[in-house]
Amino acid sequence: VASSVLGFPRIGANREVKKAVEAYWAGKISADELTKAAADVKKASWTSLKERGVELIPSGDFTLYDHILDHSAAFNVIPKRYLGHNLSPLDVYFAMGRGRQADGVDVPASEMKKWFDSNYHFVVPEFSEETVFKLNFNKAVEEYNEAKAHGINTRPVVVGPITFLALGKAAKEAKPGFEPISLLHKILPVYKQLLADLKAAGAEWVQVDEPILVLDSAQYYDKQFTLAYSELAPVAPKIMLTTYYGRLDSNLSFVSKLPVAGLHIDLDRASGQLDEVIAAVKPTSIVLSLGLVSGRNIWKTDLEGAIKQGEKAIAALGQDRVVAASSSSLLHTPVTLAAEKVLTAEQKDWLSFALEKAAEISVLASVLSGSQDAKVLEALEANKISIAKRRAFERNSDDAVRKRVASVTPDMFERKSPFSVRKEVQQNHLHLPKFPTTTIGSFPQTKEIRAARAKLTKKEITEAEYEKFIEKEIETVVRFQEQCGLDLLVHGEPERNDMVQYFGERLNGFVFTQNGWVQSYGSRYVRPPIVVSDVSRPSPMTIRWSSFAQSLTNLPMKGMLTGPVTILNWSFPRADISREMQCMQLALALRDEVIDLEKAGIKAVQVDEPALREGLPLRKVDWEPYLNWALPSFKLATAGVSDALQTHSHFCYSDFDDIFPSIQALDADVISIEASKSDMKLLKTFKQYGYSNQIGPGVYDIHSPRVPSEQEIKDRIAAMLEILPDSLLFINPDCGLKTRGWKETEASLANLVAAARWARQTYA
Ligand code: THG
Ligand code: ZN
Repeated sequence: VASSVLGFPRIGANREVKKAVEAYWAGKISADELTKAAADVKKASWTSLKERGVELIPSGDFTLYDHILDHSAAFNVIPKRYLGHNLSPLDVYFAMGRGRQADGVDVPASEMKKWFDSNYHFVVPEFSEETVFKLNFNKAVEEYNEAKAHGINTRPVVVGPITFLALGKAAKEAKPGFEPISLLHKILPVYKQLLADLKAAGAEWVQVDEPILVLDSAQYYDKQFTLAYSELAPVAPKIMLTTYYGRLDSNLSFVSKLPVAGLHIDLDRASGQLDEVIAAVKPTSIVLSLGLVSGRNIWKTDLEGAIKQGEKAIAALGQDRVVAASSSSLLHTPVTLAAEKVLTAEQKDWLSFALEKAAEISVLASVLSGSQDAKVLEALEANKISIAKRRAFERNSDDAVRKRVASVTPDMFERKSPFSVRKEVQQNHLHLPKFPTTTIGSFPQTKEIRAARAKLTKKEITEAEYEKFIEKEIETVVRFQEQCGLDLLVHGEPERNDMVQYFGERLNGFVFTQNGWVQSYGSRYVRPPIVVSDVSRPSPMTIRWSSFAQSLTNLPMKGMLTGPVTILNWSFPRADISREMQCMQLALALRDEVIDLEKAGIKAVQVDEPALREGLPLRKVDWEPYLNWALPSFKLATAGVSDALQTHSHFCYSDFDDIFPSIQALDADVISIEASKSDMKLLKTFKQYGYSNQIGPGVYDIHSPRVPSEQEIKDRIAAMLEILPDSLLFINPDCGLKTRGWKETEASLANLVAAARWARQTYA
């Protein structure tokens, strides 16, 4: 039984890649120095996997920005707008990832999308009839050779052709109805070349990733899969076809007939598929790679349980046809626990990050191979003890929290009166003008704000000094909004680091790492909090700053919270109780906060759920059970207040078609959405479903420093009013302003207010 890791975090143990990439962008290091920094990180990853006894070590999974973007660049899938500017290939690559505005070049970034149901984003490839595939470089071969030069034999990783095409979109210039998958016959010769070169370089195996196989949509690609793999297999090294993040389901019927040497399945997300997969591959010679160690969570693997599954596969297929592996790439987990100083020894004993998982996989493979090695047996015994300790800890639940969840009654999910009644009450309470203007919550997170937070962490300033500083920042934001003429104000959130981390730090039941970074996109990383026990709110979390902000002004101040579903989705959840239970606990904690905000005199509270949609299960049949707890937990958090409190929510995406009824069911008084990019199509959806609560479709895109003109915003408002009733419209940007500078923020919001004033006169 061989051991295998499907992919490793690409960021470096101490965020070396972020630092090098950002230094390169700032002109502080050369391309050669960047390549050197990357080479050091790759070498460290390979070496540490080898040290831990992993046999099938991945290469070619490294990236400076995004692995799908690498694949696009390698296959010459480069939109025209990035070419002809006299940029080096490396700069074209970064321009595709993040846009480029310098020296007369002004190109926006390519679209990013969430990678399956994770918090990782990939850069969406753009295809058209004119796409000319060719190998600009062979990353798989290059990194295979790079590892070999360090004496490490690897299994190169390549994104599969069907997944690559299926995740892409039609470029603007493509004809209507064009589908990227129609290019399969054109891309296969390039794949053949890539794989043949890999074989010539000496690779015995190649890992070809086809995660698309866990989606419903893959059933339409059965013929394409068969065609592609029967063309590729004869020229390639042995193909390990990998699927992850979910189950194969009916796709198994064609997948098990593909001419591949190996198949990898995810037994972390979909342990239930083991029996049917074993049965399907048994008559073939396919090697089965078992994804037994989670690539998605950070909990120590229960090796005994994993061994049972491994033994089942061995009983049917024999040792030589079984591999012990991570369920997916480990890119969703931090690099190592080793450096964590704040987590207690007890807590660290519960957890495994990427390197600790690698060691687990190697022990698992040894045990399954029948090893009697003392070290292996010792590790197995130690694992048994750790798992037992965690189980014992889990049995100590917080009875008060459990009782409270159990005693939740149906009335707690509903506001006292329907929206039509609430709207009147709120109008008399808030006195907002027609077409009220507001913002999504955050204002620019300046260097000074980050520096003050860093100083507090290093204890270079006192808590009191920090609070004074934050008060000053809030005052600046409030005065600006008053002068600008906004109607519903926010405090600007200078006190917050990350919108999830901030709340996790103020709740019982979470622990934090110092260095547990996970890539979110490009050079942007997050440090997800870890839910370890029952969640409750020891004391108010935001009242101090919201009431301070309200005390500065007579205009209404909006309280700002992150919703329960988003806090859970962007944390590492517990594995011992359901996500539903954890979400209900979070909802009750937030419910208390919303009630306290109302008591403190706050008249509007926004509870953001940007992760509601990405949390949707990958298979449509699983949607309903998810929505059946996700939607109620939002309602539980927001329905504890009087009719007079105006609830808001914000969603950072525009793909509403498939989730629309759910958004409606939240019954928020006002929602704000990202509409500025997606024409007015979205609003038609709202009209079609008869959305009747208030809505603020973003009137400009905050993801770029560009200042929208007053006329542009007027035009957008006019277009919106052709579809939406004027009594329901709020006017706001399409997302928070924390990544923007003050200069463009001031100019943009001035234009926004002017346009709203124009609308009040025009549509009086
Ligand atoms: N928080 C969390 N997840 C998210 C977002 C978030 N996922 C989706 C989206 N927002 C991702 N966007 C970002 C934007 C900026 C950063 C990270 C994710 C970012 N990170 C800092 C960095 O890498 O330098 C580190 C932040 C910190 O110091 O804590 O800027 O908002 N959880
Ligand atoms: Zn947003």
